[in-house]
Amino acid sequence: MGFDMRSALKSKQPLIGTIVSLPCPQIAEILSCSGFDWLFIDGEHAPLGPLEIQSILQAVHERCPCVVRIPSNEEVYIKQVLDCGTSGVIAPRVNSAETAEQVVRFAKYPPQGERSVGISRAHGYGMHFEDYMERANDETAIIVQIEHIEGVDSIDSILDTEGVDGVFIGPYDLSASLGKTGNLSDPEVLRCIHHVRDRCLDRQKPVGIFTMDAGAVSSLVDEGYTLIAMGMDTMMLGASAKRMLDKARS
Ligand code: 3PY
Ligand code: MG
Repeated sequence: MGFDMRSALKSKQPLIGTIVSLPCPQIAEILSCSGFDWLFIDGEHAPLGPLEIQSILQAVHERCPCVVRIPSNEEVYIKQVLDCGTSGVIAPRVNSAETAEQVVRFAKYPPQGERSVGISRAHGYGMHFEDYMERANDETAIIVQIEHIEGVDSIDSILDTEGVDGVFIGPYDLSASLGKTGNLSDPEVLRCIHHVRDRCLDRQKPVGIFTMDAGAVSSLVDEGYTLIAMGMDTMMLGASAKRMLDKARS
């Protein structure tokens, strides 16, 4: 098992990452070589199943931790991505403490939870089984996404849930749940984002957020965010292709 993502989160050192959405291990490999602190592998919105996720983890290898966002908060997704060897899971749309508890239960081996035991890549296909079993509960990060007004309203009970290591705010879904899709500077959207951030900071819980804007990252870090996902692979590819073309044609 490569990375202790739980300790990395607890250290509160800013971790700047980006979203990997393309089912192409070389792209994740390139991003890891470029020096990101972590990679957010998107199994929720991107066409990444367990095989693609495993290939991405193999390509990134030990360059940086990869944390996988699961498609939904069901046992099967949680155990498959953990068994592939991810350093943590990001659970989308956690709107209640019950959902947070369920994610923790499926992600932790007994006695803390009910994670199923299988022979898998996470422990070298059995070759480091005992070592992994000893460390997995302590080192695997469980991050819940707050991205709906119901999650905002339940933030205190979600933060009370034993085993939740950090919160990641999804501003786009949150804005949609308020009827303001994509309007991230709307005062109500901002009020919800700031409320979640402040509750996390008050409770010493690591908090992260997604931004498309690299220029916003240093102020996000000043505000207390330590887990940043900045842009995504497709955007970087598109933007740099367009920049080169525009220059060539100017
Ligand atoms: C959102 O903005 O809804 C996200 O999930 C970003 O990762
Ligand atoms: Mg979202």
